[in-house]
Amino acid sequence: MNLHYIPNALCSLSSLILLLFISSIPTSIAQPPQVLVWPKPRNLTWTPPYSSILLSPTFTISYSGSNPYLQNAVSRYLRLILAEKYTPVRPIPSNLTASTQPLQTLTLSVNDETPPLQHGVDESYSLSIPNGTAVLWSATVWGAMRGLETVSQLVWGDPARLPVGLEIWDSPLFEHRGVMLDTSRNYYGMREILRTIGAMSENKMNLFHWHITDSHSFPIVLPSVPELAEKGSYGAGMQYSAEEVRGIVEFGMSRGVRVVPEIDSPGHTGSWAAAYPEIVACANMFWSPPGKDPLAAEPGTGHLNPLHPNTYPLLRNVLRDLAALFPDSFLHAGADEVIPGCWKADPKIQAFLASGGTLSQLLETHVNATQPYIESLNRTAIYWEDVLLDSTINVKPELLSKETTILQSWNNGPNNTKLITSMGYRAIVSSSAFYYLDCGHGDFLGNDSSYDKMGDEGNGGSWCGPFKTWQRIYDYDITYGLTAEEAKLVLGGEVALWSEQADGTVLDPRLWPRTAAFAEAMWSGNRDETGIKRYAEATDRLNEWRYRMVARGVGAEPIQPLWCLKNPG
Ligand code: CP6
Repeated sequence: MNLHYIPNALCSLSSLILLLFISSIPTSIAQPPQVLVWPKPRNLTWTPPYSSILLSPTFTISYSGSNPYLQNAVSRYLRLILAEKYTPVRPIPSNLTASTQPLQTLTLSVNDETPPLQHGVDESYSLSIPNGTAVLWSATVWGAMRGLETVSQLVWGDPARLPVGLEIWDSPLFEHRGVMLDTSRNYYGMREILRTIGAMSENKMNLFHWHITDSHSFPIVLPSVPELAEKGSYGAGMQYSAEEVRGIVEFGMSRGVRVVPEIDSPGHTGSWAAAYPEIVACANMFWSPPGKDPLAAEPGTGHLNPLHPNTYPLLRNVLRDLAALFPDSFLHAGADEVIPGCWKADPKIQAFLASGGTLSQLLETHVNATQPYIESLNRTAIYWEDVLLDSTINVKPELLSKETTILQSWNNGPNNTKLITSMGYRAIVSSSAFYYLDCGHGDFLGNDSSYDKMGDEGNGGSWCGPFKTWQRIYDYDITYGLTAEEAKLVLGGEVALWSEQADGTVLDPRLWPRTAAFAEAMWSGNRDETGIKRYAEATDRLNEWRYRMVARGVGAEPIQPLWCLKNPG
């Protein structure tokens, strides 16, 4: 046996199978070259002879409308297309220019300029590149942005060229395609956040869920309660000013990415105690040992005290400021991991429990004091699933209106997405067994003696393991086991980067290209036209996309040796 073939099979086992298949077809039937667009468009046809057209040095994108975000995107994509000159590692085996006339113009035709960027906005587009012309149609400016991204990925080489005879119709399978980033455990600078939003847009993702605060730090400066950041952040250089926040929101708009803020409460609020110790239960209580009840690696989790008179006036100020800074109609209100030991540490709460009150009643007090207020701010509240599904502390479903509440699943229990949707709530899926990206240092499962000795605050690790590969993320079907009716309530998903073990130094390789794998599963699924999982095809295309992302300044980690693309089959 020739050992040289073994590593080749390891690059992509199924490309070997593909090769055997292709070699059995008469050679007169030309195979279309792989079209290197990520995420894969829903519908793409490329008519033989699979040729290309050069872009004129004076190539332009013609957009006659007046939407400032699309104008911004058009000039950005024009610059990228003319400057990028990206050459795929595996050369595209197409003929040279079919036309002596280079392509002069890509014409945009946008049906409606007015729809705001919000949940469910039409992101579909069609692209047609017959010989000599190119037209991009879309219902909205946001669909046009998705189409421009596709065009930028279709262009390759130096001199730059486009495939000719191409027709694309494209539209996302799921409306909610997000990344959650935790900026409390470790701080991220503006450039890192903007780079992430830019890369999301290049993967046709549309929602940045910003988990801004937690027990470790409170990095956002809120105009009516600036003390929270003044005292609760990691320092003066580790705060997001109102101006910076508006900059992030605007950057998102110009990329078709909504920014949804989360200020987690009543749990995960230890950092609030630096400024307002009176409203935070157990802020200085370390969980191990004794009475170990650890969740993340925490300095004592801290829970807002529903029985203190100052709690809700302050929290409503926080929510009002948040709504003023973030225009999106979704607002994430947290409510994950409320734990008995924390509230029970407070004397007032002890008295309440002694007189027959329950911990779930305290959580209901919290929800009653905030959910209607969030509604009055014209916001749809998103909560972590715990608020309803936690086995010890939860609220009655009657308290959470199905119209104005969305639940985000993350535990993998007895199919929590099914529980949520069967009750009639809309769901966002971020199952930790598939979509938690924070695991960077091996498996850390927590409930062993070495963990007790280290203390959760000392180790700094969340229970991240095992590491989720891009294949595992790509493979996951978020509506698995749901009825058609339940599946309709699944808005989409989010991958999550909790930051106990991450900051700007590792941000890009933790997120990319695994988040790209997620993005394709959300946009066009993980199966080919015949319903078969498209691993082999996706592997090569993702590998190329990863190189292109790196060329665009995103430090996506490699998925294979470079050798694999250079030695196809
Ligand atoms: N912080 C907050 C966390 C986590 C959650 N909420 C978390 C829990 C389990 C794992 C990873 C992260 N660190 N606020 C859960 C939503 Cl494995």
